[in-house]
Amino acid sequence: MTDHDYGAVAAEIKKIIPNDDYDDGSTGPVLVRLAWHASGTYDKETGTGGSNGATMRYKIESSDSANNGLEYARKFLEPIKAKFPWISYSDLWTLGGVVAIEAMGGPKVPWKPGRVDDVDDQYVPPNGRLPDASQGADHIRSIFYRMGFNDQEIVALSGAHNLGRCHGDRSGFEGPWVPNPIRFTNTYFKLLLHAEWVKGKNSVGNEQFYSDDGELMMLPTDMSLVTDPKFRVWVEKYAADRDLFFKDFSAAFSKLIELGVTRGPEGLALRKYSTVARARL
Ligand code: ZEM
Repeated sequence: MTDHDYGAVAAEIKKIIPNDDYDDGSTGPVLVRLAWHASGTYDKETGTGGSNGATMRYKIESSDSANNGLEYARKFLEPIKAKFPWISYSDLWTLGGVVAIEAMGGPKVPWKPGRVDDVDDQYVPPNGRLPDASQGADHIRSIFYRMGFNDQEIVALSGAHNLGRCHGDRSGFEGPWVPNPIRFTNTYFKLLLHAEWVKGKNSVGNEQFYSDDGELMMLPTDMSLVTDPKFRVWVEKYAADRDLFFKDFSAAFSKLIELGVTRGPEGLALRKYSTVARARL
């Protein structure tokens, strides 16, 4: 497997990112979200979930409402899978996120191949492991601590909301966080701290926060990063220091896409749930 040319796959992914026909050019952001949701199901207690296995190919996981809209990202990567059939979906989806981040001006994120796709749906993690945007700091902590992240990493990862937007028909929230959502910067943190945010109800009836011109938004979970004092310390650091944000984001995203991926001597990931873990699924 080490003979495979992953650089060639990355080059093909890079080509599909500028795409004026999709969502104001937001192919990159939805690819980043796919990599995150494929990985963010991880549970460190049982070792279940995570990117290895590409379990979102199965109905139980793809139909989790948190994953609404990610069918676009999976579809964008299909021609690349057809061109390089030797790459696993789990490697392709995580590589897609990493390539998109860099192509949109973000940091280089260390990525390793070797994930192996499951052949049936017996290891699909249960729905409900991804965060719920209508909640606050306690909820985010319980979700991300379950994956093994700390407060600093939670804030760094949340900086991905510099990218893309919310779609009412997918998540029940509406709008972009920043004026240029296809450029990876630390603007999200600056806006969180320095813009006026007013709570309102969106057209679907959910509460979110609006900038004074109504063009930009924050989710309730985003706002908890400034109201919670421990999170806020990191928001302030990342708003003031783009390079620190890039460095910490890169490390945290790289950790995210490695969750649950244990490679054997051949470099291939092992599928290895204990009986206890299996019983808990
Ligand atoms: Zn998001 N995210 N996210 N996120 N996310 C959305 C969109 C995007 C939360 C969340 O509920 C939502 C992380 C963390 C958290 C991206 C990346 C990452 C949307 C809008 C919601 C509701 C979906 C829609 O309507 O299409 C919550 C509660 C989070 C926890 C605190 C992390 C971590 C991410 C990556 C590292 C990205 C790139 C998008 C934009 C997707 C797009 O299609 O434009």
